[in-house]
Amino acid sequence: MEIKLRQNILAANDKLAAKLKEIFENKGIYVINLMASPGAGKTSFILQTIEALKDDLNVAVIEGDIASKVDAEKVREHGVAAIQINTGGACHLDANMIRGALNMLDLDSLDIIIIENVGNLVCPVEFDLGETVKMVILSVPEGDDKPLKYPSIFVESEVLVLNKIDLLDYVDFNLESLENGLNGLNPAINIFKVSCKYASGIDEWASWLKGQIRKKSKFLTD
Ligand SMILES: Nc1nc2c(ncn2[C@@H]2O[C@H](COP(=O)(O)OP(=O)(O)OP(=O)(O)O)[C@@H](O)[C@H]2O)c(=O)[nH]1
Ligand SMILES: [Mg+2]
Repeated sequence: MEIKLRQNILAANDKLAAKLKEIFENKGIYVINLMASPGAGKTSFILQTIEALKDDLNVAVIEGDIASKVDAEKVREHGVAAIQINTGGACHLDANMIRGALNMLDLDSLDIIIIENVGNLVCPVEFDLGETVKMVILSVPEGDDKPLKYPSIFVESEVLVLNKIDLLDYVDFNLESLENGLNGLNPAINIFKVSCKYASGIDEWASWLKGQIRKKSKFLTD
């Protein structure tokens, strides 16, 4: 009975996510579903991405948290529209929450929406949000074994951002072990090594992203 209910919930979510995808495609908006553990650096990465894109592209952010509006406030300080969703306990965002947030954004003016999902490596991956791309951030202090322990999120993501590389000398994190773990799960995953603290690796990421957006969107010219 419980399993059936869960299947129904996921099927209803998928249906709505497909509608959202159609809206994003019709409007030419590139949508990132950004997932990671609490504290991996999602908001820091979004802020760095905004700085790298904002001269060329209109960006908006949807912030998902169990409680508080602190992340949305940080984003707004960078001059970008941010809608805060509080899930009130739910460990992930779902398509219905995103639909509600879209009513508060001027979709005709946007090129990209970055969605910061609720911090954890398990639940968010099950719920499609109509996104163009799923991404996961892993930060160095979390350890190189995370793909082995939480495989789904690493299988479903097209991009892995390895954040806090400035801490590599201070913790036991083995890059080769990480790459070996990923090879068995998702060898095609695009890996960007960054430090949001020192803004390193962000140029490479931003230029890859702009290339992807250029392919999908009519708005970006060189
Ligand atoms: N040393 C170092 N610290 C970082 C880096 N990126 C983020 N931090 C710090 O890590 C902490 C968490 O960063 P956030 O960006 O808030 O992480 P988050 O994933 O958005 O966290 P939640 O929204 O709470 O899940 C903050 O104290 C950041 O300053 C980095 O590249 N290097
Ligand atoms: Mg955050």
